[in-house]
Amino acid sequence: MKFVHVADMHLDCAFNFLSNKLDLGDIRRLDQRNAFNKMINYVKENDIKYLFISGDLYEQKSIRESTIEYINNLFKQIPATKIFVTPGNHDPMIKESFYKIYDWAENVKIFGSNVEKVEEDEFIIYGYGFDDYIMNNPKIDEIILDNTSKINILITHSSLDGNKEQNVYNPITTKELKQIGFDYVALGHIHKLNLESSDQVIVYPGSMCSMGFDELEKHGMIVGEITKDADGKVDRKLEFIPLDTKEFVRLDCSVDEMNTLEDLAQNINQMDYDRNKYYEIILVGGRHFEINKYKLYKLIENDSIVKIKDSTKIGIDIEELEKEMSLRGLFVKRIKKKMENGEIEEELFEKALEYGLDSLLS
Ligand SMILES: [Mn+2]
Repeated sequence: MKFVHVADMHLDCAFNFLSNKLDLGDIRRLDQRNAFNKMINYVKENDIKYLFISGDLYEQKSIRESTIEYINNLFKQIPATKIFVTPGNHDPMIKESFYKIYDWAENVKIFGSNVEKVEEDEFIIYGYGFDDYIMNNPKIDEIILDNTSKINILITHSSLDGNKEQNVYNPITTKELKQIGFDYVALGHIHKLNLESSDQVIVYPGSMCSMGFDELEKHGMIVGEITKDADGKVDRKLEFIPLDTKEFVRLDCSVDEMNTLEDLAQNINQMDYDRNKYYEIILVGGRHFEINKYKLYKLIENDSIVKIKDSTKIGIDIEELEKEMSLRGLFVKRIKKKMENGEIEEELFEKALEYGLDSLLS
């Protein structure tokens, strides 16, 4: 059987956190639609009969009905494909969910929070999803495979082998899944593709489109083909196909040798950029001037730079300065004392050093 496995599209995500630029959210929402459209076209052109959507298809909190309509119209374009959706923690099947109130295309099967089984000629699909923003007690221990001559598949949205913090997101373990004996587990929730590292049984396709600078590298879908012979031997061919045309990249920029904001802006503007990527510039090293990000953004000429993070430290050897018998030395000693007495906080101490030394130097 051939299938496409996707997860974590997060359609209509607000993207507030993405960038200091106001319009990037709109652009990314369009990118998400385009990626989704590409995936549907792939299914159509390659005559894929099964589509697994392992949760977080959209953002419950900001989804618009027009976007649901967009999704559903695309689903209607592939009537010969059976579509299986297991709601996740961002699109749970709560009372007012579109999963409940919308009239979805006939080829769409949306799973509730109880495990359901769908049997086809070659395989059996087990699926369940979120009916609230959290789900503590996964129901997979109820699953006993009753026909292992067929290919057994689980679709769900889950934090696999997660830490305590992740325990509220349908926590299941690799051990449990292996014990049950699934031939393929189509997961969603973790936004990073895990195809390379696994034995290709338990798979996260990653988010279809990157959600920002904590999701670097390529994003897309899994195209798979699984066969099982009469002896029960399983053969898996899984391929990752990128769908997101943009890539998020982080670049370090050292301010060690720079003395003014203009120096910094020039350096940033002269770096090499690829138009198909979004950049976060991380400022590192020791600074000798005040980095005012508001002013800096105004000096940046490149549209690909959408975020700047200041991770610099003050570029002054305070211990050396303290020893100096000069006005600067005295100044450093005084404000250092203020910090040690708790009169000023460390951040303010650094600012005071910057401004103070700056004015004493000029
Ligand atoms: Mn997600």
